[in-house]
Amino acid sequence: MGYTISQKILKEHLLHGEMVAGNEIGIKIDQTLTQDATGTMAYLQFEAMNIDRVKTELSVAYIDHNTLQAGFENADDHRYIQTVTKKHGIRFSRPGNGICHQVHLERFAVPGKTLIGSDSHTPTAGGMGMLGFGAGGLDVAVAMGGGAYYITMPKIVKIELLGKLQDFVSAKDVILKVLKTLSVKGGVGKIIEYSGEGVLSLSVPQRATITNMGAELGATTSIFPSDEVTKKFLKAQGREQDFTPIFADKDAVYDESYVINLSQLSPMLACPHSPDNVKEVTELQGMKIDQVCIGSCTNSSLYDMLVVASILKGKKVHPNVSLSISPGSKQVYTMLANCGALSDMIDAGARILECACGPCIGMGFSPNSKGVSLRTFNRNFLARSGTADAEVYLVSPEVAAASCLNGVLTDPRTLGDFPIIVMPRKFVINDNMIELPANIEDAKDLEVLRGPNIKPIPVGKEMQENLSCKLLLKVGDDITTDHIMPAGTKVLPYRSNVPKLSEFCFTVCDKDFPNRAKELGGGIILGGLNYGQGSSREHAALVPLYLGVKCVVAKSFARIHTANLINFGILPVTLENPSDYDKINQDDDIEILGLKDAVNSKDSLVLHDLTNGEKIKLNLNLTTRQRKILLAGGLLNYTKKGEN
Ligand code: MIC
Ligand code: SF4
Repeated sequence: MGYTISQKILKEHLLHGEMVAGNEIGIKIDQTLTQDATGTMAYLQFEAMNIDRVKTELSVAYIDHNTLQAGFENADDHRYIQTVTKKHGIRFSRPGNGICHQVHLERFAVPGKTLIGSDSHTPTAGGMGMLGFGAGGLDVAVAMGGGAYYITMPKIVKIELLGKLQDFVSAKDVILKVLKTLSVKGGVGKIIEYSGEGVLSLSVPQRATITNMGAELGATTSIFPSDEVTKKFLKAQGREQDFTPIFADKDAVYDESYVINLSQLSPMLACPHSPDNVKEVTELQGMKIDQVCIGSCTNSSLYDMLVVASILKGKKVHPNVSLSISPGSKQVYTMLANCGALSDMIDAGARILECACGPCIGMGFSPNSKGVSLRTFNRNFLARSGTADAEVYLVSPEVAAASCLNGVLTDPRTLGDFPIIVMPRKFVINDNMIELPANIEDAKDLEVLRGPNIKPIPVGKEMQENLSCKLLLKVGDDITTDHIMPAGTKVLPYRSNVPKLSEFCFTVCDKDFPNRAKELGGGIILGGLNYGQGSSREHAALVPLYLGVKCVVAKSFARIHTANLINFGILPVTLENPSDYDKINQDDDIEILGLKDAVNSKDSLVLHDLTNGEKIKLNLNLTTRQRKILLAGGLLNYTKKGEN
């Protein structure tokens, strides 16, 4: 039996376990990346491990999220990351160099290698035939120290692409079509592999748009083959030596397969407040809009920007619309400036932002009250834009550009001929914003600079025998990490200050949650399906830990968040019977006896609701390693015991 692309890469990197779907496997990690909003924690945790030098082939720290410096906090964190990385052998991509996934794709991603990043969109590198996983900062710290990265061996899904995209239909529409078909839960426990003749017509950045938003499917990762198109891209980046071809074997076996005919796709959009709430643009055409934002790690490549510039050239942004453009990297920015496309954008009235995440993570550019915002981003979760009652729609760069000219949602196919975009044979290569680490000798004397905003990380305690507490909060299906631990300008500066961050925990759902949790000294949370989808931010586990949350009961969990809960010693358990969800209410008194015993060796537990007398069966779906981590009170304690 042949292998799929990801099975081939996993096989080469396998350190522990058997590659059978559902089994836990540990793999060797070749490269890591961090961004600043999760990076401070990752490096604090790396320091706590007392390892002098990273053991990976390449580790890069990017500054791209917290770039709005409205106080000392973000600048201090940047300085901390810059000095700690210099000391420990990690490259530092300075603020202004671009969004981690875009820069990594351009300068570092290598087909056939493994990458983990403290950001859920790390699978962007799958556009290059690299196996990239989003992970919590602590998992990244462990990988930097040479430890294995553990995942549940996923099922493999094949999506065969036929035909070729029509003019004004783009890679974004492909992934929106996949989201419409599979939903935000459809990729959980799966790797999505793309194949078929249609793949050849997609460039590496277009493929990366598709693998990037595999995160929105909940997929473990997504990947394309590494072929002639990959080789051409690497050559244009002056990195031809990094090329290796990788294809699935002809007799590879997949757990599921789908076919998408690219020629039959039309422009689409994801409606509020979920990336899988997908409709055709024609269905909502004419909807009045207030804002358009172009950029993010999904759609900020040179090609995307050139398409936008050509559509805007010689025109004016509608007076009722505010347009922001954030190119993905310094390379993209420079090339737009060199070829004159940047002046076409400025001339049309675009507000050009720095190359960073910006509005995507609510770092400025929040829409007006009840504002309708079209964004080329990957997430439209409630309140993520910074305006609680805004309506955010996810669209392609083509739809965004056409609509900002008309002031209403516009099908770009009505614009006439598709602009002719000539891609350069060589990109402008200048890595002067990537600082190299100090050599081993010099590193010893380097001082790591820490600002007053860096506060100690809460560490979990050993698992308790029994639990007697309140149900602190009951929430519904598809709760995102943006609900649990919101981002945005007011909150993000405190990513290295958990006590301060705790004041914002779950406030999107319930303003009183932080106070209630503190007053009651903690408790448990009840969630619905796909609890914790979205970001890799471990703060969505760390902060509840700080507030005393011991256990989360849900109908089902998202992958990265489950790993983060376990890493910080919070027990994730599922309801054996999902309809029992209705039997437990917020504020009920809860008792769970034999907690430690169950984590040690059992697969189920009973939750006793003392308020109404209900006894509810809970399942523990844990590997032996995860049980040991939970018993130790989290991965840091477990690793300190010398285990991995
Ligand atoms: C996001 O898009 O939500 C983020 C911000 O990039 C996060 C990471 C974070 O919360 O810092 C992610 O996707 O992992
Ligand atoms: Fe940055 Fe947005 Fe991409 Fe997250 S999704 S890495 S915030 S651009």
